[in-house]
Amino acid sequence: MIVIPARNEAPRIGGVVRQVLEMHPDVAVVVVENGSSDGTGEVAAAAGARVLRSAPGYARALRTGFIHALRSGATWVVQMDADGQHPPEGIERLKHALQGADLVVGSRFVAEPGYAVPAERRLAIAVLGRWASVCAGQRLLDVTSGFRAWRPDALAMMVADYPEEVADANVLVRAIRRGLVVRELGVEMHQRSGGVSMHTPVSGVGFAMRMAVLTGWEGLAGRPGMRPGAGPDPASSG
Ligand SMILES: Nc1nc2c(ncn2[C@@H]2O[C@H](COP(=O)(O)OP(=O)(O)O)[C@@H](O)[C@H]2O)c(=O)[nH]1
Ligand SMILES: [Mg+2]
Repeated sequence: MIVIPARNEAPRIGGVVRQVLEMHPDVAVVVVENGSSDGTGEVAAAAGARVLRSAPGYARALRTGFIHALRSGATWVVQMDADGQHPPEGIERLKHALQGADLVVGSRFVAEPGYAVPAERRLAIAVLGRWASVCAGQRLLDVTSGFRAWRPDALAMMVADYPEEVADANVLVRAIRRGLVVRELGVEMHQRSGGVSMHTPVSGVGFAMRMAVLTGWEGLAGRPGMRPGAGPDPASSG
């Protein structure tokens, strides 16, 4: 199943959903929307997505989508942006990599990003990545990537207390601390195809500081050694 959080993405979401469905006609695409003023939900539904409404915020939207995926019995789950940043071609590769991992992160920095990541954002991700690597005890590069694939058993270990406010590097550290195998896979990404990011340069500073604290907390609070059992084969349809 593919889970796409979306807020005010009406000009972009239709194309993203259609592209994904063209490549994966048998896979359910779920768009989780809240608070849009531009008809994002209606556009997504017209393009063939199932639309869910969530409480405000990216992290809560993801959690709503994940709970739905687990209840529906999905055998794999990919989360991606609604803004055209994440190429649908990457879905198959992320899913395939789940055969050797519980959580696969599409990474801009394992391979070339495919677009010029703004300097301030690249710096923030690099610093946060270093810090998250220390907290997790594993080298992590693209800790804010929202293009991720999950095995359902791994998701089940995370979703009950999935963070409500922000969910990026902290989720990766928590997953590793819970004994999940987290891998990064180089994926060429794009700039968002229009609209505005939820992070402005100013709000981004506050976000990065908050994320650093939450990530450190996960490093301190984590309890290693909670491995999930073998789950369904991610090679089958989701
Ligand atoms: N449902 C929902 N989706 C959101 C919210 N904030 C951001 N999103 C979506 O989450 C995805 C990631 O946000 P984006 O602005 O692209 O973040 P960036 O990629 O880090 O710049 C996009 O598809 C957004 O439309 C929110 O409050 N609610
Ligand atoms: Mg984005």
